[in-house]
Amino acid sequence: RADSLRTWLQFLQDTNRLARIDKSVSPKFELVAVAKHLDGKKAALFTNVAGHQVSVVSGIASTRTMFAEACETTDQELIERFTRAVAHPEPCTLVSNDNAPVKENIIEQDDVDLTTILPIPTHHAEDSGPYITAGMFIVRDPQTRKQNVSIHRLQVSGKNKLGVLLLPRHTYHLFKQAEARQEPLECAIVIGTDPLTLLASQASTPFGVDELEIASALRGSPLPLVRCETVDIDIPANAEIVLEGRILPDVREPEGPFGEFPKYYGPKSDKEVVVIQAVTHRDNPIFHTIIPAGCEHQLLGGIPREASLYQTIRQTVPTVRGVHMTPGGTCRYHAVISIRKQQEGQAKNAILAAFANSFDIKHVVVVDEEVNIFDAEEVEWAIATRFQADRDLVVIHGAQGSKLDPSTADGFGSKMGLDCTVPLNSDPFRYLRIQIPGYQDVNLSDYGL
Ligand code: FMN
Repeated sequence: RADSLRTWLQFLQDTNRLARIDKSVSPKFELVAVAKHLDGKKAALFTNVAGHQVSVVSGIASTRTMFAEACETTDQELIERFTRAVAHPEPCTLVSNDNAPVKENIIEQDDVDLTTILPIPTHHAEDSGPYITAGMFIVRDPQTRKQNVSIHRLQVSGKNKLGVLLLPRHTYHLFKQAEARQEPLECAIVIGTDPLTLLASQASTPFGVDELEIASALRGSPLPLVRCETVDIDIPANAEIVLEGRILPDVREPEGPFGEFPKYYGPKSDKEVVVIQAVTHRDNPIFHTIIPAGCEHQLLGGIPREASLYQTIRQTVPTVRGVHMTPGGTCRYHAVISIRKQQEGQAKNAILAAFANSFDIKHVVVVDEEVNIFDAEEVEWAIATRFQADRDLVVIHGAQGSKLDPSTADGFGSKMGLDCTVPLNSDPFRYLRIQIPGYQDVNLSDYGL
C-alpha cells in the first residue's frame, strides 16, 4: 500500500480519496488554492499544469487516519507504532540502477533547468517565488557514513540553484563541519515518496540515526535504495524525482519571505545555497508539493512530536494515557495530555516534562483520561469546568520558544500550563458527568426520523 507514491495514490483512488484535476491550472497560486480546498479530505492530482508536462500531487496524507493506514495500523496505535520504529531502525537494501525506477531518466549538467523540468508551485501571496516544499533532503556524515534525512524548504533561485533554510539541527551540523573544511556538502533532494518515508524523515532522533532505516522499520521490510549518479548518497529507488547537488561553503544569498507553518511569513534573509548538477526521474514523474501550514505539513511534524512527547512524559508520569499536538496550535505549539492521576501534582509534572521535551511547546493542557484529547470541544469543556487559574495555572517567564511565533521576541517568550484534572480528594458526585440512560441505543429511524 505504501511501497511508493504510486502504490499509495492507487490506494487513495481505490478508497475514493484521490481527486484528479484535468483542467489546466497555473502553478502560481491557482494549483495550491484548489488543493487547499481539498486539504484534510482528498489528495489532489493535477494532470495539466500550465506550461509543464509533469503532474503535481498535494495532500497525499492529510489526515491522521491516512498516516495510520499507511502504517497498516489504527489511529490509536499510530504513536506506539512510530515510537517502536524510531527505537528499532531496520537496514535498507541497495538495488542496481536497473531495478530503480527513479533512474528511468537522467539529466546532467547544462541540461539541468529546474524552472522548465519541474512544475514548482508558488504557494502564498508574499512568497519570494516558487518553492519545493516536499523535498526530502539527504546528506551523509563522511566520518560514520550514516545518512541524515530531513525536509527543508527550497527556494528556486536560478535554473540550477536553490536557497535552503537549515535550522540548527543535524543537516546544518554536517554542513558546518564541511564548511569548516572549506568543502561543499553533497546532498540529494528526493521528491515524491510514500507517506511512511516522509513521516520517518521527521523523527526526532539522536545525531547519527538514519531516518531511512526508520522508514524500513515502519514498512516492516527493507526500503530499496539506489546510489546517486554524481554524489555519494543513496536514495529511495522508487522515488519520483531526485535532485543531486551540493551546499556551497561560504556562500549565503537572499531567501524568503515564505509562508510558514504558523500561518505567518518567515522573513527574507541570507541563507545557504544548493547547486544542482543532476536530476533523475521516473517516466511521467509526479511532483509532490506540501501546502505550508496545511494538514499534511502539520501532521508530518505533529505525529513524530507526539511520539517523542509521550516518551518524555512517561518517564515522569508513567500513567500518561495520550498526547495530542493540536492543529489549532499548528501541531507544534499546543500539547494536550491525558493522564490517570494517582498522586496530586502529577499534572504539573506532566506540564514541566512537556516544556522540557521541546522548546516549541508553548501551552500545555493536562486532562483526566476520560476526556477525549482529540475533541477540541471536550478539552475546552475541561478547561471551563475543572480549572481554577489561582490553583491550576503554571506560568514560566522568559523561556526560549519558536522563533516563527510572531508574539515572541525572536523566540524569547512565556510558557503556560493548565492543570485541568479533577482534584483527587473531591466529592465524586461534584464531577459526575451528566448522562442520559439509553442514549447510545437510540436508533432515530425507530421514531420515524
Ligand atoms: N526544517 C528546517 O530546518 N528548515 C525547513 O525549511 C523545514 N521545512 C520543513 C517543511 C516541512 C513540510 C516539514 C514537514 C518539516 C520541515 N522542517 C524544516 C523540519 C525538519 O525537516 C525536521 O525538524 C527534521 O526532523 C530535522 O531533521 P534533522 O534533525 O535530522 O536535521
